[in-house]
Amino acid sequence: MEFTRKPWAEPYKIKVVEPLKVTDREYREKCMQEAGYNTFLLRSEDVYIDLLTDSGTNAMSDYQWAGMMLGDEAYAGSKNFYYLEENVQKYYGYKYLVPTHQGRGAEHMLSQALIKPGMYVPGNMYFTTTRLHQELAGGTFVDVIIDEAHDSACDHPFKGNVDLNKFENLINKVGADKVAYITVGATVNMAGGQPVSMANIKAVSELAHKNGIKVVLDATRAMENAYFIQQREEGYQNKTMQEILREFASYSDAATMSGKKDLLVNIGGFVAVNDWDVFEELRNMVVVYEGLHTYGGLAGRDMEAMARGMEEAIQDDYMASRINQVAYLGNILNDAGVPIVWPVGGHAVFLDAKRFYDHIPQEQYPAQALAADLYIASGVRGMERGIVSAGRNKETGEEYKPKLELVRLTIPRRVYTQSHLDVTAYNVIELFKNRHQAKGLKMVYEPKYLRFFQARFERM
Ligand code: PM9
Repeated sequence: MEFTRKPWAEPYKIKVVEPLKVTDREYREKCMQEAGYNTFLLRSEDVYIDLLTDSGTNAMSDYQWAGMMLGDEAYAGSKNFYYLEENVQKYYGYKYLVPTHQGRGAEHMLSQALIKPGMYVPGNMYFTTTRLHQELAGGTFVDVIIDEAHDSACDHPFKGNVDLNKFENLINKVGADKVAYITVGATVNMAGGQPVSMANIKAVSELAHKNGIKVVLDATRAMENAYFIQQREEGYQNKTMQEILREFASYSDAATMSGKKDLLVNIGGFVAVNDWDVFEELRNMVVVYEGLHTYGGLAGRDMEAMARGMEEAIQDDYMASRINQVAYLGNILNDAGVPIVWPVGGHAVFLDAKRFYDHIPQEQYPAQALAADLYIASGVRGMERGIVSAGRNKETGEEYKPKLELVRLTIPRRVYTQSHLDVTAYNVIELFKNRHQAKGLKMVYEPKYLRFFQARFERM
């Protein structure tokens, strides 16, 4: 056998396994119909390979599980909190920490603390929960990502970058005092897991700070972003992930974090800041919405697992295997001519439903249909990331029509083997061969907030 790419292997071995249920097509057809053609409404026991999300679906290590036994479940002053605080300071460099039950808890509080009604919040592409919390605080999100990010085929190494001209134009148009802060999301989720370069975040920071504007990092996948900088950016090849992450975060004033991704846990998050006044406000709010400031909605054991996950995720060999596993699936699909977002991102392979189902108009939800069809054909569960996820304009009520109409095949960390990815690739390729038979969907139930989670559909 000839290797076309240098092989890699996971720097760990399997100690505990969880059986998977294999079902037939007829059964899955019934499940999907009952779920209203929404993969979020399936029962997980009916899913064979679950690529819905990398959020909270990670496999913890023996070191993390051992840490769970050391949970200090005191109401106040848990020792696990202080350990987590120490690690956030060490790996990210922020001064103050407020734990939260997950990322949106952090987004909620930071948005309420920094946004006044009528303000604008620029960011490198929207994220569903982030934008909603900004809007609920009275703000308006403005997309300032580079144009290349909206083009699934454009081969740019840092498609997550902020377009400095777009950011500066917004400041000139509305005035710096109307800009609450700028959010820089690392390995931009909705763009296909695309990284931000060090040079870009540095330049964003300079422009923002010159105008008295704070920079908030969505650090949810910042470690994965650090790996791309190490691989792709001049001058970082010989730096460790730890060094790169510290420098990256140093260009921001605060961070919101969903620990359920990078940090290899099943639940947890935090908001971290450098500014004492903002910290004080967050510490006031956390006791109302999440819990005391030394647990923020988490058990002591969860904070311990997150602190330990941070130490494991920052290791270069772990991250190389993580990113290469995602690339493995992406490369097979790309080689077979399946349209995917290119380059392959950090946490998922994104199928381009506009090109995959080019006969289904966006109003008939091609990505939603593709995710449903993939499940019915194979038991593999992905997630729609297109017009359904984008929702409606809060002023006009009209549907946003994003350029990217995608199905995300998200790889949970340390969970699946290369064989699971081979099975996934095989089924996606088969579906692609039969793509012309596919039909669109119509929405028959639409919830008020974050509609993609609970919306229901019927076949056209
Ligand atoms: N991301 C994801 O599957 C989980 C729910 S949304 C479908 O990708 C970023 C960049 C995220 C994110 C969640 C959150 C919110 C903030 N920023 O889910 O509340 O990808 O912990 O984090 C999801 P929580």
